[in-house]
Amino acid sequence: DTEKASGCPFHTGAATTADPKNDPYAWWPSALNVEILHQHDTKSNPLPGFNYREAVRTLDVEALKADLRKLMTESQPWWPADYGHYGGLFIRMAWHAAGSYRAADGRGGANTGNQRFAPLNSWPDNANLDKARRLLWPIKKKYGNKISWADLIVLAGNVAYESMGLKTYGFAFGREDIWQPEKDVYWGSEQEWLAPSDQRYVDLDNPESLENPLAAVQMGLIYVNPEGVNGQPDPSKTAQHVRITFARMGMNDEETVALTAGGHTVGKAHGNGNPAHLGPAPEGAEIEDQGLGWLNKTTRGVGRDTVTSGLEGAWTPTPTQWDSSYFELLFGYEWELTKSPAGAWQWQPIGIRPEHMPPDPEDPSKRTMPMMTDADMALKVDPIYRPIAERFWRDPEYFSQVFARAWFKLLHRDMGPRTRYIGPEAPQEDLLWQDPVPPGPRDYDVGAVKRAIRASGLTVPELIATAWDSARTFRCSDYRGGANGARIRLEPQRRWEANEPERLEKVLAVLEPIAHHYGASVADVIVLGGNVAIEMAAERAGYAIEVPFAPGRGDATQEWTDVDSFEWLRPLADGFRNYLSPQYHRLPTRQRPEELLIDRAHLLGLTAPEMTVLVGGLRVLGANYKNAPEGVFTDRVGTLSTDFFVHLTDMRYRWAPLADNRYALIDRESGETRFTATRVDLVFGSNSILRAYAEVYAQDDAHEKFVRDFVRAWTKVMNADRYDLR
Ligand code: HEB
Repeated sequence: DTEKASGCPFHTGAATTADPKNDPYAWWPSALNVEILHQHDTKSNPLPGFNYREAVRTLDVEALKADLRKLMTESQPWWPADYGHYGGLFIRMAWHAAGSYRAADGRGGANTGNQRFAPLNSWPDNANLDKARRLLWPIKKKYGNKISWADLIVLAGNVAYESMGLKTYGFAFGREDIWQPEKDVYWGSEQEWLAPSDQRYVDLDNPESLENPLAAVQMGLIYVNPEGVNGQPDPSKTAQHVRITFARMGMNDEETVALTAGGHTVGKAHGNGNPAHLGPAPEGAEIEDQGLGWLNKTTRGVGRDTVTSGLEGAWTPTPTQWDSSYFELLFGYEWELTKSPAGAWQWQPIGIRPEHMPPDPEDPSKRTMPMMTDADMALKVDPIYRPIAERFWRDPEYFSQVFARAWFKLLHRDMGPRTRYIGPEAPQEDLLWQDPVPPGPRDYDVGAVKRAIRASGLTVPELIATAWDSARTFRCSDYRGGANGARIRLEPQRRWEANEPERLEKVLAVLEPIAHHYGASVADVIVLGGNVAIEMAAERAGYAIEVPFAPGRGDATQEWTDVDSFEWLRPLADGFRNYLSPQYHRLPTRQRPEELLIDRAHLLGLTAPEMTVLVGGLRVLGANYKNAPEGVFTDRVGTLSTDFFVHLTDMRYRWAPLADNRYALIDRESGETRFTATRVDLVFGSNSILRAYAEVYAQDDAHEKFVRDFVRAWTKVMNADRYDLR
């Protein structure tokens, strides 16, 4: 019986689907996700060695923009343009790409082209944006590697506004594409699309209690539910949620009103049909659907018969023009609740006059009913939003200006400082939210500064901790933070508990005069201090090394530091210094300290081996917060030795919990406690992946490799924000 012998059903033996059961960790879902440190690997990149930021400088921007303008009004039969203009669709695509950004951790946003991949490409709120990206394909094809998807997606929205009459504030290129889904972003814990909001709030009536870092009210939405909180219309309630979700993106009330009103000045909502006729989202669709989702194979389903959000209608009679008609309608009518043909709650005007009726999207001779979402009505009823909206209505020029700046901020918020902007339309003006840092001097005597630091009497732990704290705020998610600018000496950072304000003041009081004396920036001297400390510690271990250093950091000013927005960068934990804030213990739900270490390592752009060597090195250098003893598995603090790894892996000890996040390494023979540790220390022995790296550094052949690797990883962190070096 050969059929039985061959086995049935047929399986090759490879785990070839994304079924979670195929993940080795499916059996242990609370195991640490070290994987997030190894995303976007060279193996998944089809353009190894390619430098997009160089390539885009050679792009013919004018030609590309001309092609985009042409594309806007060339309606394609497979997805006809509403009113013969794709502008509304492209603007929504750009806004949804940028709008997934959260200020808390800088993740999300438009700077990676992540909308091409799961889960974002299949989020319910991103319905039919697959069509928008596909419409752009001929242009992407034509310009090839000179334009990334990430740049093209937002540029399309920007050009759309220009083609509708808005004078935009500018545009910068430079967003590099990823080639795989992002694995690091926590979008919420719900298992179901659009699950009710309740799970992500401590109290849904208190919008501020939305779980951090989330900035959307439901799984699969960019911001709020257009029909109201949990789908129940109530504009004043919705206003509270609009406010918190936009604040989580770093937008104030005026920017929020401008963006929402300006967004809905153009385009329309789609709900003229039965949503039950829509097929699955792209990731779940059939192979013959070729990456498109939400296809309607039952009825017509395109043009005026499209269903996207389920709401139906345009906001204004002129949906392809930048004008003030949104406010004219919002304030010019009383609005009553109704339902769209697809069954969604929306608002319709009472006593509409013919001149205020939007045209049919396919036949300009026909007229339709305008509509407002619950979130639009929020601008009219909220006591803070309303006067802002009224001012915009009275002063269209002011509205255009505020909108243009807010739109620019939305699209560029996660690109970091202005020095990273590329292209002829990049604005030259400094803006506070860009965290500007002036260039610093390069031609001072680095050797003399190092000698002065050595002679200053500052200790290795003091120098290391200050340099680390200055650099550790860096986030590769939105290019904020880092050692450049020396903002550690400004508010709010100089008072952050994690920075040990007293120790910091003492160290700065020594380093600042050295900087001034030798004509270096304080930012440079802080980093040099760390480098000098490492060189001293390596000497004690028997290695004469020079830590690489590139001068040129500048010193930011208090005036150009947005104190409120820097609060997002305040460390709740820093496993590299064994720091956990008291605030952590008050959180209702919380990640374990070792998870917070992985999160910070990811934002610093570190691999797991780099994270490992840094933690082991920082412990023996005595860099712990307030000199805490945990994890300092050495008797010679200040010597750059492999002692941390040697003792961690030594079977001479047994390990016992002492208290919350405190453990003992106990000599099996004498029963004496030799060292104490936190979870962040012990995870390098308990997690099988991290243990494999720890073993490399514990080996007898590791000493020199350890010193080299430590210096390389350290330098990577110190230079993480040196965009001028790349
Ligand atoms: Fe919007 C559309 C909602 C904001 C722009 N929006 C739309 C819709 C909805 C909504 C529902 C419809 C879709 C369809 O297709 O169906 N939004 C909303 C909300 C919010 C918003 C809830 C928050 C408040 N938007 C916004 C912003 C912007 C916008 C911010 C920009 C700026 N949207 C827009 C546009 C549109 C829309 C453009 C149209 C699209 C078309 O046309 O396709």
